[in-house]
Amino acid sequence: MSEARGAAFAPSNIALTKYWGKRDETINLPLADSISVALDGLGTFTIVEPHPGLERDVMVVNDEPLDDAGMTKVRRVLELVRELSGQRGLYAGLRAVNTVPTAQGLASSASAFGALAMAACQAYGLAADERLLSALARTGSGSAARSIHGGFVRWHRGHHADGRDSFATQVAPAAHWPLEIVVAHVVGGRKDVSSTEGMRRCKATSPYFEAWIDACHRDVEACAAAIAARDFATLTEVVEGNALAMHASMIATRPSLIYWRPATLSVIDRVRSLRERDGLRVLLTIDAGPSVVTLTHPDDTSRVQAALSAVPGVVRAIRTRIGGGARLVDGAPA
Ligand code: 2P0
Repeated sequence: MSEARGAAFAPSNIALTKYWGKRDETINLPLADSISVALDGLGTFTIVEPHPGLERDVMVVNDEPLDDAGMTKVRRVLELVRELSGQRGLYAGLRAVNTVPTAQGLASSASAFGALAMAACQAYGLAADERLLSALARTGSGSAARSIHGGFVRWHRGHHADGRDSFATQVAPAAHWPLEIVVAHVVGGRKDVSSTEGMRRCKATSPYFEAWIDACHRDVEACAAAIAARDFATLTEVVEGNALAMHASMIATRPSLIYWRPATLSVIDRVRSLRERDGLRVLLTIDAGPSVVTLTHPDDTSRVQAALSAVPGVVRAIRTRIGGGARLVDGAPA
């Protein structure tokens, strides 16, 4: 039968306005739109090889077998691709390599499911446009909807129950506003609560959750306008306000979700003084973890990187640019 094979790379993305709250947990439909940037060179390579001899899907990530929770999400995406391509029961062997180790303070699930969706469509011969690719990636992990595109990306929450209108589109290419990124990696102190579980608890118990979602609706529009106008001051206000409102809502969850470490606050303080005292163009955001991600003007990136590397508790500050979207690749993952 099929000797087909698919291989793709998808970038990690960092949200400028966040996805934190679902209207449907099974296919990851969000309560609000979100906007992100793609990270250049940081992401996941994935190969999908359907094989008639296999009795189930098997996957290796960074040379380790994928755990059951991960495999359940991978299967969800593969089952949809098989159904749409009329190849039910043709299982696959998969191999993925992350170019951004999770230990660097960046999540890898977005790039992983972006690459999986694209590689699987190629392997099963499914002609998928970017909307379908984005929706397929979303069913694995919500934020993966945004990892199909490069540059500045908006994930539309959609309104339909089946998720057909919940996919991401590009707002502007990277060249529109070539900002850079510095990730200040702070190590977590205790076992993390997963994003899926954290969102569930926050929605169920945080007294600020509704206000948080209302803020997202406003922030997404303001963020899109700031990107269109290349207005760094407004982008700073919106992006930092959005991330801190998400963390306020997380902290008010019962029991409390505190993802920060003391060094997280030290980095926030340092970014503020770099901006307000030294006049650097730098803004920050924080995901469901202790690391801090900054967006910088290219002329200021080196000084931001040096300053954040020196903050006690920061293990490493890595630098990249806003990059391109997911793409098919030849050959094996690096
Ligand atoms: C984001 N995060 O917009 C937000 C900010 C974390 C904080 O998207 O349950 O791993 O797989 O849909 O996509 C993390 O959420 O969660 C996330 P699931 P996902 O980037």
